Amino acid sequence: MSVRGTKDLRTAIIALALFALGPGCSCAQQIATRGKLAACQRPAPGGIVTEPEEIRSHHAVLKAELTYVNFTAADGQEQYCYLSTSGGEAPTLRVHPGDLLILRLKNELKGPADLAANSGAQVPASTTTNAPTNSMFMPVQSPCDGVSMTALSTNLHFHGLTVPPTCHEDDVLRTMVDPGSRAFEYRFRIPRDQPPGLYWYHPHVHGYTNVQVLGGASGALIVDGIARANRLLLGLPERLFIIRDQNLLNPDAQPVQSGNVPPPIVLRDPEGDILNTGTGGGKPAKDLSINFIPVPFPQYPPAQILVRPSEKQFWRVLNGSAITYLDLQVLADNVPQPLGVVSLDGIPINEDGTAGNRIIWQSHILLPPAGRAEFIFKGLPKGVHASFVTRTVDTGPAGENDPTRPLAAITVSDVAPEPARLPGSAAPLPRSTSSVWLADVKPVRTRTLYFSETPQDPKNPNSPTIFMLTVEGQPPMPYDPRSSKPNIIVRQGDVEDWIIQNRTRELHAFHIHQIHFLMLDWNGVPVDEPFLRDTVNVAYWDGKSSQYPSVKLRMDFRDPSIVGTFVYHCHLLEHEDGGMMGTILVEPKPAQRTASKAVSRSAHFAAQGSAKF
Ligand SMILES: [Cu+2]
Repeated sequence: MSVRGTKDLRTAIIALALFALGPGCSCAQQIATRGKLAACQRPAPGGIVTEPEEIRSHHAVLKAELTYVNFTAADGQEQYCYLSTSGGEAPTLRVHPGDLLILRLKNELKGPADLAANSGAQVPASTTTNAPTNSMFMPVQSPCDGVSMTALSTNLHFHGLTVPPTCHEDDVLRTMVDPGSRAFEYRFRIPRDQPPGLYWYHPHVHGYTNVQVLGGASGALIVDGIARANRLLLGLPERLFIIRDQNLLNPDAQPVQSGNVPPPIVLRDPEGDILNTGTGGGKPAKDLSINFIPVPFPQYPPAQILVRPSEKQFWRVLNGSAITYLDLQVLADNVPQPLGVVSLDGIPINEDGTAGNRIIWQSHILLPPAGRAEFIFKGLPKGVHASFVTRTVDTGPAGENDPTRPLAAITVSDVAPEPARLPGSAAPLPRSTSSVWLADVKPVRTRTLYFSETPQDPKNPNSPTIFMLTVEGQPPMPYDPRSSKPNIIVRQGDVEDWIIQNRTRELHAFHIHQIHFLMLDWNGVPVDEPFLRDTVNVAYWDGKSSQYPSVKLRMDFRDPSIVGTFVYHCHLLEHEDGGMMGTILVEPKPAQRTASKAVSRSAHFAAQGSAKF
């Protein structure tokens, strides 16, 4: 076709588009908006799982621009979308330790009225109660002192990165990016000693995190170099799977009946979520998706993972769910396959430096919301019927129903696309010799914190739940964003032990920003974990035992860059939004002591000239 012909065709397409938009539109703006929404459309069930677009660093700098939009999809779901400049949704950010990350975030969220005008979709009445609205007060303020947050505010948390809790880095308490403002720039350096592995980004505006993450607002951040920590991974093909939850696509459907067993009765908690049946079946509280391909209740048509025959792969899996627990398993002809775990929460499991190339073989992997697991998939022969599933998780009598269900069928084929591979050779990560492994540090004090819940109206158990995470000795109350008084104050350089109790009848997942921790005890039983976590599940209370279920965690405040105020909370986001959060202030060391402080891991790596990874 001639250049002229191409131009004519383009003119005709634009004319058609204008015609379709109807009269009286702000046409250029609507075309732009619709282009973004088209790019954000989610795939249909049953599709082939592909990896998200990647944005990689060049010359030690990663530059990314994300436009953040929302819309009501044709199926009525409220969706939130991070869009890259090349049109990819929720791109994976790939960095090396020591890289500079420059991320510009443009907030183009719209309230229900604007959504209806732009998308042509019907906005359900329910969205006026639990989704953004333009009618709320939109403050004119600096994004760095955004103390008043609205449903259209957003920000980013870089989950698991050891980055300072300051504006333009990893602060969620004061950083509020509002629509209409200029693109907000995040700019920070990935720590040189950040363990290589899977991290992620998501919004963290108190009160509105759940609706945004449930709508799909999350993406992966990979710190490259994991084969340097575990040489058994050198050269393996790598896959990334992000499991997200979303509201049910078929909320009125009944569970598929097996045999003569009647489906469990659907009961709901005061928040309207479907309660755990304890049977492993029944209607789930949420649907799941894998790399945005939905696997909807009740038929659960699986997505398709294509693999080559007997090809060993390295799988990275993020539970990006707002509230759903996963218990991952690979079945081949109904037999669970061993999964070789090499990393949890972005931290290689040989982080203590004593057991190189360590692998823990498991037949299933429990992942609370926000948890990550990176593991070796051993490969499967042709002709096998295989699937990637989540087993049911007993979330407690007050928890949501997370039944057993498939995520994807694994199809073994000679013509499966070849995934990108980890480097075939790389220098091993240097071992730290001067920083003391956290298990060997004497804590300066022990604190107890506890999850608790109470109905808003003490006389009405069905009234909405108040969610709390309280430091023992302080009055229990939900997180108050207006309070500037931290719940906990520690000194940089300290190491503390925290006992986290669960005094409720459902599971909670404890998470703290900025640092990782070492789990010492599980329900009073010592565990010996050679790695750190940033999110940990806490078992539910049976309602009668005199001892509450608990975990004991060693909290590491030694990193000299982590000074300031940040949060710890339950990572079931409905709970967090409902108040299950607290703040901690890490005070700097007095100046005279700073010079003689123990050498941090970062300082150690820099000192031995290994900083350039
Ligand atoms: Cu919780």
